[in-house]
Amino acid sequence: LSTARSASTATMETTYIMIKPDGVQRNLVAPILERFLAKGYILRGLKFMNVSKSLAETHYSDLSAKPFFGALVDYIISGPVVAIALEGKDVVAQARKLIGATNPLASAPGTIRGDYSIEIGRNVIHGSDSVENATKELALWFSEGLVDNNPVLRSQTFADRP
Ligand code: IDP
Ligand code: MG
Repeated sequence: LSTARSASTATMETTYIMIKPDGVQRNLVAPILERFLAKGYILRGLKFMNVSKSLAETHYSDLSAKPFFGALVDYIISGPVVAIALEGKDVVAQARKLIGATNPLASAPGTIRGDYSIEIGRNVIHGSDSVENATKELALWFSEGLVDNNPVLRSQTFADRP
C-alpha cells in the first residue's frame, strides 16, 4: 500500500540518457531505445551527435579528480553518441534501475548494462543520477530546449489509477 501511494504521488520528471559510443558502434541504439519507449516514457529529445572534448569534460566534471577521467573523456568522444531526454513519473530513479549498476560485473541480468556489457569503461549508456543533475545535464545537452511531445498520449499513459 505504501509503495502504491508513493508511486501515485511521484512527480513527473525528465532525465538525460545517453547511448555512449560503444553502444552506437555495437548497433544497440534501437534495442536500448525500445526498452524505455515500450515501458511508456515520453520522448522529449533525441539526437545523434559527435561530442567535443569540452562538452565531455563538462558533463563529467564531478569526476575530474578520478584517475580514469582522461580515459573516460576519450571514450565519450571516441565516436558519436545518442542524446535522449525522457519524461515520466520518477523517471530519473526508474531509468537508473533499467540501466543497472555502473560496473557491468555488478549489473543484474535484465538491466541494460547487465545484458549488453562487461567492462566498466565500456558500459554502453549514461543516465542522470538525481533530479538536480538531470536538470543540469538536460541544459547542457539540450540547450535548444526539449520537444513538447503529444500531451494526449502523456495524460493517458500516466493517468493515476484509483
Ligand atoms: P554512472 O555512469 O553509473 O553514473 P559514474 O560513477 O557517474 O557512474 O561514472 C561515470 C562513468 O565513468 C561510468 O559509467 C563509467 O563509464 C566510468 N567509470 C566509472 N568508474 C570507473 C572506473 O573505475 N574505471 C573506468 N571507468 C569508470
Ligand atoms: Mg554518474
